[in-house]
Formats: sequence, C-alpha cells, structure tokens
Amino acid sequence: MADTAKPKGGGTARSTGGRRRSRKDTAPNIADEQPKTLLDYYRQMLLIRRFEERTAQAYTQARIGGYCHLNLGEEATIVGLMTALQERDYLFTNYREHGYAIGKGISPRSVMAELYGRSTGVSKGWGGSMHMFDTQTRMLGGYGIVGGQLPLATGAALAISYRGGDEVVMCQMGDGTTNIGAFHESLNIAALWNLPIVFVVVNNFTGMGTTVEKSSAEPELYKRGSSYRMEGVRVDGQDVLAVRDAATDLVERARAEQKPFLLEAISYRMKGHSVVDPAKYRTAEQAEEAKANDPVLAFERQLEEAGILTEEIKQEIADSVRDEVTDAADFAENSPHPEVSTLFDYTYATPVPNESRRMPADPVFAE
Ligand SMILES: Cc1ncc(C[n+]2csc(CCOP(=O)(O)OP(=O)(O)O)c2C)c(N)n1
Repeated sequence: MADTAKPKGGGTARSTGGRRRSRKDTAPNIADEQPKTLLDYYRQMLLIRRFEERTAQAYTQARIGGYCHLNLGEEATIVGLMTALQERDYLFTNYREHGYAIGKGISPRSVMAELYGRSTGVSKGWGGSMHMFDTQTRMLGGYGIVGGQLPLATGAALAISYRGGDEVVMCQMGDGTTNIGAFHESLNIAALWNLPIVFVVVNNFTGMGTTVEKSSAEPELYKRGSSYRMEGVRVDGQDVLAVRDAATDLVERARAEQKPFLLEAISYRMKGHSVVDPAKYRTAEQAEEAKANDPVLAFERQLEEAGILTEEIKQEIADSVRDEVTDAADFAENSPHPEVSTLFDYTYATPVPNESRRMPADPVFAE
C-alpha cells in the first residue's frame, strides 16, 4: 500500500503506484507530456466545470427537478480517472455523475437533456440527474442508493471473468460509502474471486455533512481493502496527471493480473452535497481553502507558467466550451418531454396479476 497524497484537498502531493508501477517511477511532470494532451485535459476539466455551473443555474430556474449533485471541484479526479479507462471498460458511479458521464463519452447534449427530463436524454428522460445509463459507452449508471452500484459493478466484473473477457470495471463511490455493508461484501467477493475491478473512493471529506473522521474508524480509506488483502493506493485527486497515472496503473494491473484494487483520490467538492445544500457545516476558512485549491485554476496556472496555455489558446478553449455548454442547454430546452404512455416501457417488472399499472391521475379503483 502507498500513501503520498496529503490528507487535505490540493497541494503538491504526487501519485502513487502501489508496489509496482507500470508507467513511471517518478511524480508526473508536465514537461514530460505532450502539450496537446495537456490542453485536452484542461479543456475536459473546464467543460465539466462550466457544464455543472450551467446545471446549477438551470436548477434554480426550475428547468431541472429532483435531486441534483454536482462535480464542482472534482474535475481533475474525474478527467484523470476517465483517461485511464479504455473504451471497452465499464464504469459504475454514484449519483454525483454528470462529469463522469461526459468523460466516458456521452455527449453533453444527452446529459443535459437527461437533467431536463427530456426524451432525448441519455436515459430517455426517465432517469434524471442520478440515473444516467448508456450501454454504448459502457457507463452503466448512476445510482441514487449509497453503495447500490458496488454489488452491480462486482457482478459485471464476475461476468467479464466468467466469459474470459479483457475488460475492466471501474466502480466510483464517495468516502461515506465505505461504511455501507455493500462496500465490504463487494470487496470481499471481488478479492475472493479475483475479479477485474478497480474500486475508486473519491474522498471529498464529507458524506453529506458528516466528516470522514466522524464516521470512519479507519479514516485512511485506501487501507480499508486490507481486510480483504486488496492493495490500496492513495492519490492526490487535485492533480489530473497523478490520478491518470495511478488509475492507469491499477486498471492495467486489474486487466493483466485479474484481481481487484482500491484507489482513493483525495478530492474536494466545492459546493454543498446537492444544489440545495448551503453547506453551513463548512467554516469560511474551509471555503477559502477550497477556492485556493481549485483544481481547474491550478492546472490553468501550471500550463500558463509552462508557456503551453497562451492567452489566445485560453480564450479559444473558453469560447468553445461556452458554446458547447450553451448548445447542450438549448438542445435540452428544445427537446420534447417523454410521452406519458412510455412510462412503463423500461421497467423490469413484469405485469403481476392484480397489480395495476396506473398512470398518474387514473382512478384508484378501476370501474
Ligand atoms: C442507502 C442510503 N442511505 C442514505 C442515503 C442518503 N444519502 C445520499 S448521499 C449520502 C452521502 C454519501 O456520501 P459519499 O458516499 O461520501 O458520496 P458523495 O456525496 O461525497 O459523492 C447519503 C447518506 C442514500 N441515498 N442511500
């Protein structure tokens, strides 16, 4: 096991690669990277940032309903993780998943239309913010029940193993999820049966308003796999390159060695638990610290100082991201709502005798 990330969001901590590293033995350095790659990561991070800001705005304008949890502050973690996956790999996430959906290849239009509950959305408008699902890009949800994704992701890894496939499953969750029974059941089975899955804990320090220290007897979450002899790695989630390297290492080892791993990314959510949470449990000092550790701005500064992000390129990227987000919101706004008659089209339940499939406003007792 390894831990070289600071247990506070941001900072200069570097990636870790566990016992063995397949990519690099040193901390990632932007001087070793292709400028095009770095600019691509920056654009992806900025896209998630602007997308989520637009989502928050649309929510306050009542264009989006239901629960809505944003990825603001977690952009470096998301882009680093998604970069580590191959197209054929599978992804399961919790409900804080808009950025992951985009990162896995679902278009911002489909994600925004889903948020607006429109039929052009990735889940045809029936899923909303917490239930994005797309077999094509292998983003298999979006789950609102804390820990609900873990047994399913483990089952997907079992299916891969059973068929002798070479895909890997990545299963994302928050820090609070490590205290749910399904976490322990899933890690146990995955380790016992040598399944190709990387469990990723995005440690943003709070499950709703409860801190990790108050809820976890072992607050160094990457160590929680040790009861199952599962190797765990902690990485600085504010550093996109560090996350990419650590995640790539574990994903490729899961593929080659057919066994599970646990990755903890020290991240930070800049806003409340959901869009309606004013996050009063945070002190002004903590809010200031979050701003100072903003991963998008930090990466922007790094690229500027290296002479990779010029004023002109920065403006170009800002304009194209703004246009893409505006286009997504316009697309959502102008898309139709699903037909009420399709309400039961995508439910698993088969008709049960004596069980009516009443539509809203239908009489309770049929004539
Ligand atoms: C089984 C279950 N219990 C409680 C909840 C209510 N709930 C929703 S989110 C959440 C906190 C989860 O925090 P964490 O796993 O750290 O994820 P994060 O929100 O930070 O991404 C809770 C308790 C739920 N959705 N499901």
